[in-house]
Amino acid sequence: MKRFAIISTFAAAGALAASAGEMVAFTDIDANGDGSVSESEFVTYKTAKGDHSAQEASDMFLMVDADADGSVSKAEFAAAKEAWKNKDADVGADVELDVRTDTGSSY
Ligand SMILES: [Ca+2]
Ligand SMILES: [Ca+2]
Repeated sequence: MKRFAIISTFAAAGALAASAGEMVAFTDIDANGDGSVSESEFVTYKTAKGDHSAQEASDMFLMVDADADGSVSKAEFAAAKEAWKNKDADVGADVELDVRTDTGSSY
């Protein structure tokens, strides 16, 4: 119970900063501590806060798992984190642009 409370507190505090790519440590996601993040560990972590569906988390995992071996290494995680941090605004702009392009013809 004590552990759950600590995790909940962390999740609540982290939820605010999570979107900025901050405060997410590899060891937080690597639940069994074997040095790599499996898809189920990743999905569990991402869905625990309730701000991502399992499908979204799964899609994210595939993006983070750069060499597609089914697990995310520390290096892959670090690279993805950097990419997200740097591209955060760009990704949003791309999505917006796509939506406009897609719906543009129907207006
Ligand atoms: Ca693991
Ligand atoms: Ca990998």
